Amino acid sequence: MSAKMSPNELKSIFEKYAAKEGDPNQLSKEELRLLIQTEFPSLLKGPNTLEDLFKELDKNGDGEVSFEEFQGLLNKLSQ
Ligand SMILES: [Ca+2]
Ligand SMILES: [Ca+2]
Repeated sequence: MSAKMSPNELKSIFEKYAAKEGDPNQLSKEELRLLIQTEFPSLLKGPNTLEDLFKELDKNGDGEVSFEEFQGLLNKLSQ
């Protein structure tokens, strides 16, 4: 997968995984794990753990990642 993603692509990926359990508009940690392992496995190479990534994305600290928070991933992908 290319490192550049359009907002629409990101949105459809988000929706696909966020709908798996609980709130369909929020990614739980388990949903984020599935999403990252399947779509962006390269993000977990090196020193980054899923725990780090989840904390970084969950800016309001409510234990779930909204689409707005999820867009922070774009910055990581373009690094
Ligand atoms: Ca969910
Ligand atoms: Ca959150």
